[in-house]
Order: sequence, then C-alpha cells, then structure tokens
Amino acid sequence: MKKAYLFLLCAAISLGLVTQAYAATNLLRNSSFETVDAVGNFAGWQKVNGDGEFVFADTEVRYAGTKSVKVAIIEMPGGTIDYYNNLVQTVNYPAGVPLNARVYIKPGFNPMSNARAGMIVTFLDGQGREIPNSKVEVKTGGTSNWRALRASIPLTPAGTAKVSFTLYVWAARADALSVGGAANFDAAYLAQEYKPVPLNAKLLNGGFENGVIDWVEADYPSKASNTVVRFGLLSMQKKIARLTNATGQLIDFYSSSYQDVACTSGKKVVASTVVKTEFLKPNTVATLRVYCYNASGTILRRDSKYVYNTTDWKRLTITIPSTPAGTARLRYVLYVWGKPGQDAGKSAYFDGSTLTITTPAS
Ligand SMILES: [Ca+2]
Repeated sequence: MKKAYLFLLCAAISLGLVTQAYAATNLLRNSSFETVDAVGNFAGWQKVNGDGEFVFADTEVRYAGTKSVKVAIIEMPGGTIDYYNNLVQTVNYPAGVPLNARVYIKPGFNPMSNARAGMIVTFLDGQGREIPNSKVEVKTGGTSNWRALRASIPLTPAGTAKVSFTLYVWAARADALSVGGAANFDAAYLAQEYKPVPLNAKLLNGGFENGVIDWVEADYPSKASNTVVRFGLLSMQKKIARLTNATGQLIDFYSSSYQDVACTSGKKVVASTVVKTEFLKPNTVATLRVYCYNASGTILRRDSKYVYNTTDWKRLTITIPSTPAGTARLRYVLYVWGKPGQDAGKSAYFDGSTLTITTPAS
C-alpha cells in the first residue's frame, strides 16, 4: 500500500516536470518592450507607419517590467491616407500546429472617435506571401484600463512558413476626434499552443459610455451619440442610410450590434434596453433580440421585442424563465431594420442595455 502511494507521488512529480519541459515558449523577441535604443527603435520590432513615428517607450504606464510601448495619434495626416502606426515582428512558424497570440493593451482614445488599436496575426508562405483569408484580427478602442486582446487557433493554415505579429493604431483620416489619442501595448505573446478565448461572463459597455467598443458590428455600423442620451454621456446611434446594390437598386437597411456571453442551461435570463426612435413606419423597427446557442452554434431559442413610431424612450425587456438544455452561449443583439429607402436619415438610439443571468429558485 505504501509502495503504491510512493509510486503515484513519483508519477505526479514527473508529470509536472514533463508539463514544464513542454510548456509553450514565447516566440516574440523583446515581447515586453524593455529593450529600446536612443531613437526609439524597439529591438526585434519593425515600425511600419503611414505618417510619422509617434512611437515611444513609456516608463510610467506599463503592464510588465519597466516599460511599455506607446503609440500616439499626434496629428491627422493630410491627403488621402488613414492614420496608421504598426509594430511588426515576423517569426518562422510551421503549418498545421496550434497558435496562441495575446497582447495587453491600454487604449486612451475619445470614445466617439473611430480610432482603434489592435493585434493582427498574418500567415505567410515560404515566399513571404500572405495566405488568403487567413489573418486573425482583434481590436479595441475608447478608454479602458489594461486589457488582454487574445486569439488562438487549433491549426495554422496549410502552407504556413512564417507568422507576422502586428500591433497597430489606426484612425480614419479627417477624424479630428482621434487626434490626441494613444494606446499602450505590453506583454506580447505568441506560442505554439491552443487556448480557446473564453466567452465573457457578462455584457460589457452596456451603457455605451465607452462608445460602441465591445459590441460586434454587423451589417451597417452604428456610432456613439452624445446628443440623444438616456443615461450618462453617450448612447448607441443607428442611423438609417439609403443603401443600394451593385445595380443601383435600393435595398433593405440592416444594422446589428451584438455580444456573446457565456450561459448554461436552466438559467433565468433578463435582457433589457431602452430605445428611442425617429421611425414613422411600422416596418422600420428597433429591436432587442436574445438567442440561446448550444456549444456547436445551433440556435436553441430566440426571443425579440421591438418598437417603432415613438419619440419617447421605451424600455424593451426579454425574460427567459429557464434557458434550454444544452445552452452554452447567449447572443444579445440590438438591431434596426428598414425597407428599401424607408426612413432614411432617421435614427434609433439605444442606452442602458443590461443582461442578468441567475439560477432560478427551485
Ligand atoms: Ca514591459
């Protein structure tokens, strides 16, 4: 009996050693931006920029070590180019293996600006050409404390010989609200491992005080408004545009913004938002939707509440008494739809969006 116990103990220890021996290695050089020369070049990182080199070592704002890298939008470029500043590192990387990429970022942009900061992983073949439709991008904006941007895939694409890891700051030209913004990056990481990015446990930025950051924008994009607001300083505005197809024919207007949140079966869910519209027609609607998905992405349940033809703030609330068996994820959607050309130029404003997930009393 004692012998068996000792054997198990030894097995546990050697397993620990094995795990350590195969722990993924960070493939990025100078990943914490600690090594920088007198003119602001970071060892291992190549700067690619559209207008000026507004890239600095920052010793006051940092996530790890003694420095981070700060990329600032000092002034908007003239002419016809958007602002961008990229820090790029390219490493040898095989095909058919896992990949995990991450960086910590502290954005400091006006939440109403279109400035964004992000991470792009690009897959290159043996000739250094980008493998089509394979790049992975994660971005954020507005203002927040340090947060991680993460991406992981189980297998790199066929033909991969190198991976380019890019950190960027971008703003559209002529977006004056972007000027003066900056983002700090630190603790970059790239390794041969698969770590699926966990779902958020709650809705982020439901009050839109950080603009439309954290909302996935599908179809026609929304923007932040500081003029029609129910709570705080900002709301989400979806303004109807006259959209046409390739042959110039008017088409339906769709704009949806959503967030996916972790949820299991048997939960009580209450989703709510307030909305104010300028829509006059019953078939131009502003809608709150909630979808329950299982782990393989099949919709198990869908609920919606909508509003039209009101100039007052209205509350839309969806209550799901118990999420269906197999639920793994909720999608919380704010949505506007209009018939072709209808109510063009009119807006819906959403504010105070909430989602609560609780275990019902048994
Ligand atoms: Ca650092």
